[in-house]
Amino acid sequence: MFKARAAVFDEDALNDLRSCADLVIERANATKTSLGHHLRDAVAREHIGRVARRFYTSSLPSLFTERFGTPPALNLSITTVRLQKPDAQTDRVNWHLDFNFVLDTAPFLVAWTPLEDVGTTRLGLDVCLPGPSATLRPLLDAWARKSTDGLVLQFGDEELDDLFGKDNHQSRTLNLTAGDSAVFDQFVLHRTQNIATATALRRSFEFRMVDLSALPAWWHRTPGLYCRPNDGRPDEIDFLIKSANESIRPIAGAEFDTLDGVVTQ
Ligand SMILES: O=C(O)CCC(=O)C(=O)O
Repeated sequence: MFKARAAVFDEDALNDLRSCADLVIERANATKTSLGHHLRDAVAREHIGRVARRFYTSSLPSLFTERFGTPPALNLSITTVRLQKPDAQTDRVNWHLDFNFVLDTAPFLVAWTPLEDVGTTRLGLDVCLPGPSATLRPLLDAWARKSTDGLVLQFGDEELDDLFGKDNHQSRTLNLTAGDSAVFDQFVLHRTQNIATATALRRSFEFRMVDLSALPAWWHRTPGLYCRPNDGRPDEIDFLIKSANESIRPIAGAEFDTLDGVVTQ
């Protein structure tokens, strides 16, 4: 599944997203970080709560609900923020599926959301559409051959030619402006746009939506941090933890101080 949505976040919402992105990127001292990694810090948690409220009052959750019949939680351990520098080749992500994070067919959608206009002076996102006679099977077999949890695989253009056949796939750059979202499941091939004309930084969010009652199998064996609106007070956000092999539950006040080590990035 793939959908593009224009103007998901207005300027007020974008300002909240940008402040949070700047804060966590600075705290992480890295060009990529997850929201979960910063949940321990009270100031960062305020920002993350604000971003989650913006997410839950946007049109994004309904795309998940329409598709899977249940509202999404956000997996904060893999809801990420990126600062994409124009010239940092090593920060560019080559062709991959978000199957990297999921490793099965569990309900999952990512909403890739740039905080700046992308495509010419800022690196955006490319998607690859396999032709009618191409199948993802050879790609999925590459994961099956290595059966490590959370294994991250990326592919170059030549590998896609080999896997699908040279004229049997097409890549397109998404035409997105700040606050638009590209929403897709774990079976859509995508990569950082590969152009030489970029001259400016781009920030972006990857909101990763899941069904808490149908998590990918291997996530039960690993710790994770999640959030969703409070049942009785939907404008409040509940932060949740799932320790390895335990049920998911709300994080109690002082427990926030002990979250180091739950997520690593
Ligand atoms: O933002 C980008 O350039 C690519 C990020 C991406 O595709 C991912 O993390 O799955």
